[in-house]
Amino acid sequence: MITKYTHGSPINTEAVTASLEACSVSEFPFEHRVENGKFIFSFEMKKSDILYGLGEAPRGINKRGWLYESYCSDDPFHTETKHSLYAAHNFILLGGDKPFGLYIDFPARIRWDLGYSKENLAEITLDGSDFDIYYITGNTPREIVREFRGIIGKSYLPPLWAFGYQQSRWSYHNAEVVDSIIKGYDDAEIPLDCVYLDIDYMDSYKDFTINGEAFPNFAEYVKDKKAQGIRLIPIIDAGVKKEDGYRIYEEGKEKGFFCKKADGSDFEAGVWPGVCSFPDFLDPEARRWFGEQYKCLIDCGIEGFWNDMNEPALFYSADGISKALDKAAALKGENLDLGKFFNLKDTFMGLSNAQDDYSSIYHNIDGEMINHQRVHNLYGASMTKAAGEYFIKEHGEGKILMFSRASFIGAHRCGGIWFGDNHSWWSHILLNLKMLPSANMCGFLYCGADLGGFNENATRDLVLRFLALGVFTPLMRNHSALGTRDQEAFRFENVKDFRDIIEVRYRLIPYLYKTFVEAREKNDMLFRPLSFDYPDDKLARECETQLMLGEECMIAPVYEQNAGGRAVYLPEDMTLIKLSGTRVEKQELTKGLHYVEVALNEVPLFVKKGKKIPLCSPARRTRDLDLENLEYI
Ligand code: MIG
Repeated sequence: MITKYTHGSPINTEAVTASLEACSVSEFPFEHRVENGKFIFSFEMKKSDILYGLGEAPRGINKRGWLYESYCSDDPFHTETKHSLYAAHNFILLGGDKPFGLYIDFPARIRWDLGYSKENLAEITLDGSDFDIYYITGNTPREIVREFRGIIGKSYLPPLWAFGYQQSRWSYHNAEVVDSIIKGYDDAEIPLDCVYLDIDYMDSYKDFTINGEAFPNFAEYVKDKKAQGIRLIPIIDAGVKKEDGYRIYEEGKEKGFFCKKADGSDFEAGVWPGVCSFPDFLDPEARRWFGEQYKCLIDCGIEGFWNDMNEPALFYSADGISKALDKAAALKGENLDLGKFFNLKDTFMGLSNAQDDYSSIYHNIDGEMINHQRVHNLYGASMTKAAGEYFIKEHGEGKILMFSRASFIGAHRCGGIWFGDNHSWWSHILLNLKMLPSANMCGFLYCGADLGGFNENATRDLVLRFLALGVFTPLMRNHSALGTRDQEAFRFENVKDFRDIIEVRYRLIPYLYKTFVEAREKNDMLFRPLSFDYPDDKLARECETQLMLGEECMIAPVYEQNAGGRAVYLPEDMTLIKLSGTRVEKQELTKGLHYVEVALNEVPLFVKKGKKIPLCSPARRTRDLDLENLEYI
């Protein structure tokens, strides 16, 4: 059952599609108060209760014992001491004797003290008091998730080819480089479906332009790649370069489609292209206008995009720079003491994504100027909707690949997400795994992390183990940062191991796509914590390194360097299947703890009794998969 509580006059976030009769907050079942304009509420937890949720966020599947924040943040250091990542997914679920879910439909900052100050108390503080809260009860956590998903609308459906293996790197800056990547894969006989174009394909980082020297006859080129079975996926950034004669900028400015400052002038900040204006995706007309711009690339044959920098990321503002420079100038010639030195240093270090800058932005919502801080978490989501709504309207569902960095519930109807700038760290394999069920709860089914890690240098074994988890994530994309060690699968010694892993993905596509589509239809999760399925089993309840996938199986990736396998807990008897290329090895295992050996070229999968998994033959492109002739394991 779902009960909606409304307080004040909430901004319409469009997260919830169902319309429910609202109750007054005086009937809200939890202790609550408004203090300094902030709504604060709390509830007690039993020691044994598990608190799930928050989608893309740091730490574990069980979110207890830490402080989280809903505030979309451009932060490339995903350490466990962080409070937020790029998304704001305001759904939590308490699993225990009386399970319930809470969705806080509120687009400004929320602070979630989930047993940080007091072990058994959750205290949640909204940066405001105009909100809707949905209180959801049901018999099981899974049922509660389905109920919640039922009111937020169906998840985004990607095309089948988006389940193919995808290669990205911030540096594929011209056609020769892209060709060499495709050739690298083809020569190594490793399957591949997509190659990504990062910001360098554009002319001076201007959205919806192509650097004609780097990609002469772009449309021809895209067509040629498509004929080879490869799709190119360009990036689109939120900031629009301020430049006279640049059509998008001039049109946006003339129509008043950019975010404003308090004085009514356009808000400007520096990002990749230099000084930029920021489309006001929260204004329906501006949103529609921006969505239509994708057409120029679609007309070139492009069928997929990734939206970046939409928290929005701001490197600096003219105001910020000038204040910092004034401060530095005033200190010139002075003998700095430590306090002054660190203050100066912090001033410059704090130029990016500065709270002062966010506070100076205004949006046009129904003709009213609304300060950005009140709606911060909607910005990236609204960019996804700009694109996704246009694609669905023009091309129907399941045609165009779209995923975003920043997100809010509601955008799950228009696109997927990737988990942003992770590191080539072993611990990030697990962080990736833990975010999957949490993101699924919030409607984001098409998701994945940068496999192999984005920042820093990857090693061969890390990429293989990361890929072996990525075999199961709907978005299976290897992506890395400029300046890091090359980590495409064909770069390493003994490429056969990579082929073995990636071929397993292609063999599983019929199963994964069917499971995905079913989860979408039933408002269900693709990945579940073990505790959802085995609530009375202590080891399953505490398991944070394995996941249930669909109705049939369990996954348990290896996540430590130099490990020849791992300990796996089986909550019931299962068949261990080791997949490697076309090889399938089976072993019956009984309920309990096991040490399972997993070679670097193997993908372990645990299948429940009485269940079967279809496999097709591997192919080098998804279009070449024979989806009719399946073998079952
Ligand atoms: O400031 O476009 O998360 O995937 O490669 C960095 C360059 C901007 C951040 C994205 C990353 C992408 C990178 N971008």
